[in-house]
Amino acid sequence: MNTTKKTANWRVVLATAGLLSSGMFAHAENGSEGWLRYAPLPAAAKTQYVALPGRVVALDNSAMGQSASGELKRGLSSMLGQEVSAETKLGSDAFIVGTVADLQSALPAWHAPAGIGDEGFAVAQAQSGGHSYWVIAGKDGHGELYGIFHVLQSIATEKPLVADTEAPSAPIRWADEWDNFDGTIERGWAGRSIFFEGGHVRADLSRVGAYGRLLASIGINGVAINNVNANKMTLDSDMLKQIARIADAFRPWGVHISVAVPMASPQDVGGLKTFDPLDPDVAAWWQKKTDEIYTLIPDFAGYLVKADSEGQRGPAQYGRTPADAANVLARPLKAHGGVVMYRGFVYNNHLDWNDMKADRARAGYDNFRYLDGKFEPNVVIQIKNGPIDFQVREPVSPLFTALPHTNVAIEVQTTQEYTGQAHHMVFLAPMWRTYLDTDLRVDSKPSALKSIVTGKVFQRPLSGFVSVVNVGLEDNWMHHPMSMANLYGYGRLAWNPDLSSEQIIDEWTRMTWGNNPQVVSTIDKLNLESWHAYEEYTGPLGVGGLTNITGPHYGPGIESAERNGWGQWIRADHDGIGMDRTVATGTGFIGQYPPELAAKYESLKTCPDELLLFMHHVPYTYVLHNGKTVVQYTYDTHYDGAKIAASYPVEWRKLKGLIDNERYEKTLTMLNYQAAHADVWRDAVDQWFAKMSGIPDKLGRVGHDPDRIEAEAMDATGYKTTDMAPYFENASNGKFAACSDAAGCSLKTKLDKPMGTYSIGVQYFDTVQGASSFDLILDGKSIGQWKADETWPGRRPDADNSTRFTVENIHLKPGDTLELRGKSDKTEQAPVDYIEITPEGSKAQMKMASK
Ligand code: GCV
Repeated sequence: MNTTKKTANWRVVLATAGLLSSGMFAHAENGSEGWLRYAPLPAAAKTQYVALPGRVVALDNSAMGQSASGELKRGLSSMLGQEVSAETKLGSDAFIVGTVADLQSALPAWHAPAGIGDEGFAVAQAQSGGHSYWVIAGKDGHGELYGIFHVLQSIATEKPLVADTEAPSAPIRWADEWDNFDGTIERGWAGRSIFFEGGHVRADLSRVGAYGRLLASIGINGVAINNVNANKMTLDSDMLKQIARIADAFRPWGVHISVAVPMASPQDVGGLKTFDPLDPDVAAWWQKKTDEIYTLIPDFAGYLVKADSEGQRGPAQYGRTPADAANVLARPLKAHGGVVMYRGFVYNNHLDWNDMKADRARAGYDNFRYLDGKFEPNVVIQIKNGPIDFQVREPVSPLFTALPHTNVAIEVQTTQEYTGQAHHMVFLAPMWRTYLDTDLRVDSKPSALKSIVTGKVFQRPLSGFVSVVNVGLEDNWMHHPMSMANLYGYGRLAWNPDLSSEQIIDEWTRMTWGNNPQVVSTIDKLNLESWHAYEEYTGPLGVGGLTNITGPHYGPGIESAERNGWGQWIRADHDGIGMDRTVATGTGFIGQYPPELAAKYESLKTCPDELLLFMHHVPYTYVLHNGKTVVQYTYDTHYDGAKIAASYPVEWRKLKGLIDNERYEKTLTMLNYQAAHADVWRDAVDQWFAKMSGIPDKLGRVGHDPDRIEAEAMDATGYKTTDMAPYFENASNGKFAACSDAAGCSLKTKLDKPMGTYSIGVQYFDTVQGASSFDLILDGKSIGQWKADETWPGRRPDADNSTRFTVENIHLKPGDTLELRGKSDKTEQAPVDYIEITPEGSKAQMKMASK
């Protein structure tokens, strides 16, 4: 019998299995080093580096220069397993780290390649006085850092070290953190803030420095440290003094801080009667406050603003425009070199659902287009990638095409608010690539989004990339070990938006998990298919994420999108589904795109299937370009996506012993949950479509699960059946069993399975609290015991904490008795949804769609 504990507590497993049992891993790994582990290379891999010098000469004494040379020394000695000395003078073979100017005076024989871009670097070999040098020359301190990280990345990924000259694609490459002063993080899943606690900046900011190091290694040069839903007192003088300590911690890594500011600060902090941006007293207040900030933080990056949106006060209160607001902040910043990042995320969240012309997607363009050219030169409009809000699939926001005389930056979301919240592995680089590669055809000329946000299409001097990241105090920063691939991917794309997803994940996997070919190919593959799989088992065809919009934005909440003012409508009824955004009959949103793209989206003949329901309202029987009806495609993709998710733990288990146990177990736990949760998603969405459309699944799967025994259909002792509404979303058949007897409860059933080998999965609920325990018993003999001691989201049983324990290779014969015993803990009542018994080897085939 082979037992697979689907939701094993990884800490317990470590203690019992023995962390170092394989003898391959020198120390426990908790993910805190991210991709900068500098794992010692195996002897064979080291041979290509034997000629590298064992000395590092640092020519630059600045904080960034010192970080760069220190990091190079640390990485080289750790990976190559040799002592590396730090020097200040040339004279024998060495790596030399400095600015281009430093290098040219210390090593006149070396000539820098022409035209190294801002913040760029050159890595090159040079000979002088009979010595061999590897030169790492930065255009400035940033470039030095990026140069040494480039060298270390080559070695960590076992690539040959070759001469190279690179520079980032755009000047703005920021991370936004939605941290609150009380220590919580809006839409953060990895514990408490690394910056704040209890209304203050943390005493210990060591994690800030460590985060700065990770960010510098992928070229990120700015961090907005607090929630855009900003605390009223953000600009209070005492708080600013504390915030200056955060800037100090980031500074050695070339990361400049910004703060999100409430537009009402002149009133709330300054005590003025107004915050009208055109009031001279208000302008004077911003001038004084800005000067105060620069005395504390001389390299302050600037302000981030969310205004007139989701309850944040803004210039609309005085009949003023976003340009009036942005400019009053920009003027005092200009002299100091600071910028204003003004968010284009301005919309009315009290839209009228009954108004068929109302459309949240229109808001960005409608609110900003008429202001093009009216912003100060140090204002950047920060625009979310899509016109709604980081859904699993959206078109590119048309606002990017409408501001040729204004600086713009793209805002993406590394924290996976609508894409699995660091409980599902969803590698987002392929999604971001889809946006960046979209050719928006401005003036009927090639104008890929990546060329707009790097300033090329409209010749803008300031432009770039922002991502909402939301790291937390948890050791591995982002909760799911795989979620760090998204941070890495974001930075790499901001550096070079032409990098392929394949290259990015391959770099990340090698640095994070090692260069073992099986490890690399498995982790690369799982990640590369994960966005598509997630889209398939949640919401394909551009329908929207179908997550719980009025709740946590996580598990299925299909109708939550409808009949409210948030405007994430899917406009479904018994005849059809989708938002009609056409110019001809709908909201007119499509008309916001340049003509070529508008024509493509407007016509059903040319609108791509993956955006169909974003752009059009169609009957469920509408036939897609791929030949399937909307409803059948929806059924099929949900089975396909869930099947891919089911393969994750299977593939992962093949890596046991090839990576450290600690991260292996943690990841396995998460992938097991994802596989189970993908089934919950599949069943919820497919049953909802079946109910709404009245059209059955051609393959007869939806609503028919012959392998499933519902908990409520078993003989119960102590267990009570409880209803869960709606019937299709949270529990199979809308019912589950909860144990109300402190002594423990039991569910029993007599099986009538033909003799054979089966896998038995128990679908149960593991809420954030309590650790109920379970014992699965076949003919009086225990075949699996486990505790529901994970902290999946939610305090009460529902779709979000539905997970599975599976035992495999169980021999069954007709007449066997299966019993599940459950024992409650605290308020968690050992809740059970169903037991699924599948012939070994047949499960995958049964769930296969008709591809
Ligand atoms: C910080 C979405 C999120 C909010 C977020 C907002 C924004 O609506 O759900 O949590 O607020 O976007 O980007 O400002």
